Amino acid sequence: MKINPEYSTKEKALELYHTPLMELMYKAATIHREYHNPLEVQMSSLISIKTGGCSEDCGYCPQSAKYNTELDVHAMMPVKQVIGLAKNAKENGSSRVCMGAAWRNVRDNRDFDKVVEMVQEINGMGMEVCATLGMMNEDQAQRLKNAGLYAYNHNLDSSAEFYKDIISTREYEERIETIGNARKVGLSVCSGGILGMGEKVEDRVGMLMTYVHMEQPPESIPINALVAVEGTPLEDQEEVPVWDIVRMIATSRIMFPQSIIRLSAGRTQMSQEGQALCFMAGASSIFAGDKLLTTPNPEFNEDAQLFEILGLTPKAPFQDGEQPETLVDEKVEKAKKIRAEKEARVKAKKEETQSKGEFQPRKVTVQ
Ligand code: SAM
Ligand code: DTB
Ligand code: SF4
Repeated sequence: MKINPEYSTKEKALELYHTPLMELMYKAATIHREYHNPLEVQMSSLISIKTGGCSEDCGYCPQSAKYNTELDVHAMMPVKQVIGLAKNAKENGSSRVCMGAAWRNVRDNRDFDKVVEMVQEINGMGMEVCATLGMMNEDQAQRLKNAGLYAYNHNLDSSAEFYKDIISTREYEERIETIGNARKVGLSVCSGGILGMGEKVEDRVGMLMTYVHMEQPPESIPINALVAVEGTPLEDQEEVPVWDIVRMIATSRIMFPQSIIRLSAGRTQMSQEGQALCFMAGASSIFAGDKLLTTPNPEFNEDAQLFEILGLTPKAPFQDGEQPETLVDEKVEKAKKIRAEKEARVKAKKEETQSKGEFQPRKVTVQ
């Protein structure tokens, strides 16, 4: 059951959200056990492959070029560095990597070729690969799919009505379109929202209703608590109460029984007890590793300790779907060939200079 028919109207969904918390959690925990192993939690690690300087004005985001945040802006990371970070994530128990780029949309350029290569490499390591690169068309989605991408993340963030108060540089409809493009090529969809931006409960539930009305709801629904970053328009927002996070997780759990509900940004502000309530309410995925994209997150060893206390284990990759095949990508092959030729030239030159150096007679100065 992908969508729970009992809560397919906004009235019913709102009623569910307002159920007494203990009852709501019990309901959610019961459904969770029917569809998921409650002792397994997916660990997914984020890698910010291109950071900051984004042309969009998302009011929550430290990566928008429109705001003065103290951010280490960096251009596209080299493929090797990304592979190193993915390896480290795998060694620490993550079964999924999500690569994020501060882009409004994907462009068909060399940076995108690099992303395609990163996807190929990480899929080759036996990890689920997810990417969040902004808007994309169907051809771009297909290229990522062919590279071995497992999922695409594109958050709706809130309701269509509230969205306009937070972002002016793009339309809610455009986000829905990108999600559709990911779907068309057979990618798993990860899409969710942020709590604590000043939205009403109607907006939180309104976002869930958008997913109800999709042909297929997202396989993964991240619930983020706003990380209020200095310099962004939302810097002074009050921290969202943990009870709201638990409520939103439980409501999403019950409305979309088969989806993975992800306890996402905001865990550094939460106690272990608060997080335990979220797992009880049906969250079965977290972002793992000491950094989200640009802001802090609990360290691997803190989560290992939490898992130990709660009796949780990290979930293996591809439990909910098959590992995608990686197909040859002409542009990546061409780029690799050029890179190998360049490396060979540099090596030859170095050897030539070294050998010349060896046979050069040493100058002896006689005084
Ligand atoms: N640029 C791409 C996009 O917007 O789709 C991908 C990267 S963007 C940073 C990914 C998601 O991070 C956003 O959709 C938003 O939901 C989340 N996010 C960004 N800043 C956040 C913050 N300060 N607190 C919580 N979530 C945040
Ligand atoms: C999601 O829903 N949350 C993640 C991931 N998907 C891309 C991002 C959270 C970003 C928090 C702010 C930052 O670290 O820059
Ligand atoms: Fe850019 Fe994405 Fe941040 Fe919006 S959320 S400013 S699109 S990086």
